[in-house]
Amino acid sequence: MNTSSDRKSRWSLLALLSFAPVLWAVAGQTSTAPSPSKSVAAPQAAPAAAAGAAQQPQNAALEAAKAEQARMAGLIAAVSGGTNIPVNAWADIIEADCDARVVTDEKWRADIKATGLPWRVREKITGIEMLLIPPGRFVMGMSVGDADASADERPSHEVILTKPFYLGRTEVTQEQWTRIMGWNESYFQDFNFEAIPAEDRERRVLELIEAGYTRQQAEEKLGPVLMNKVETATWPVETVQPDSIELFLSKAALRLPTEAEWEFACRAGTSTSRYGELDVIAWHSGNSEGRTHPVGSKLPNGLGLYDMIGNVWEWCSDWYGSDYYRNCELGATDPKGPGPVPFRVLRGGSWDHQADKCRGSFRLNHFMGDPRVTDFGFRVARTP
Ligand SMILES: [Ca+2]
Repeated sequence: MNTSSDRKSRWSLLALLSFAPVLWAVAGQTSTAPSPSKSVAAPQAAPAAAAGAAQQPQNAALEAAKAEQARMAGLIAAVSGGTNIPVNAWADIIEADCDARVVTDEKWRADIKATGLPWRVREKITGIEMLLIPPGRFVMGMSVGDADASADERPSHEVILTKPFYLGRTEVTQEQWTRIMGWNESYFQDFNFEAIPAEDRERRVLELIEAGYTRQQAEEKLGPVLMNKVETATWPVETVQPDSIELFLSKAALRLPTEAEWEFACRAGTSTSRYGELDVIAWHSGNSEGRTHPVGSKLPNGLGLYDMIGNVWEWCSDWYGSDYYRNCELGATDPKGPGPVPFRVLRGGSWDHQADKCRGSFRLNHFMGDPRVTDFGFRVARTP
């Protein structure tokens, strides 16, 4: 039974686990990215006889621990409120200025430049590439004339986002997930879904018949063997639970985007239901062949973000409120959704859905007790 006290206990454990790399770091190791495949060892106590000699190193370790705790507190504060931690403390800067071939709109480039923050960075711990999204205002919810819009996408209303934020350029990949977590339970991994060409199969059947098998025996023998393995490191991680996602995010002081941030970034200035023609921007049920695809293999939007529509659904930080937009009718500033309910929001549609769900304003709500779904993934955000 998934009670709230169970969840609280689990959160306590997750919080402890998220600090484990810090404890490990101050025990005399370096403070570089945690190695998820290794278990975290407890610090060794110094023998009593050597206490005097060990005093100085212990003091140094204590000071290092305090400094690391302060650094982590700053990083975690940055998740919710923003701090003045320089971007280069947590990310490598790939391009300080916007590439005009990617962000083609002059006003977007000016807004990004006005933040004074680097445009394109790579988060140091996860290796995730992130792009700066500037503050701005937009109309959130049902697009004008969108016949597919549901009641919970109405009324459309003005939203103001007052702070810039960084957003993953793609969905989180299986490689990025595995590097941090040490495991990967994605459904579509090393997936044996492509049969070998028919002529190769027939050649193998004939070889077996020549070796004394009947055709039926040969077919049966070859059945499950003749499938190719496919490398899926660059495919989106999916079938991940929100608890696990929170643990992943805590390793690098990242967070999920709010619904408003997600839709603002997805629209990238457009007011239509999608930022481009569906087939060229998205993997959806009409072109996905029943599976996910490598991230970034369709055209990006006007801010340079890939797969905002399609491939996998993306968890947002908001709880779901079917009537939440009615409370925002007169406009909202930095909305974060309603209070806790058992449902969370996902956005963008997936490989398993048709055009009516693959829209920038569509809101999928999902019961928290049943979160393991093969088209649920996520994208990271961070407040600079
Ligand atoms: Ca997506």
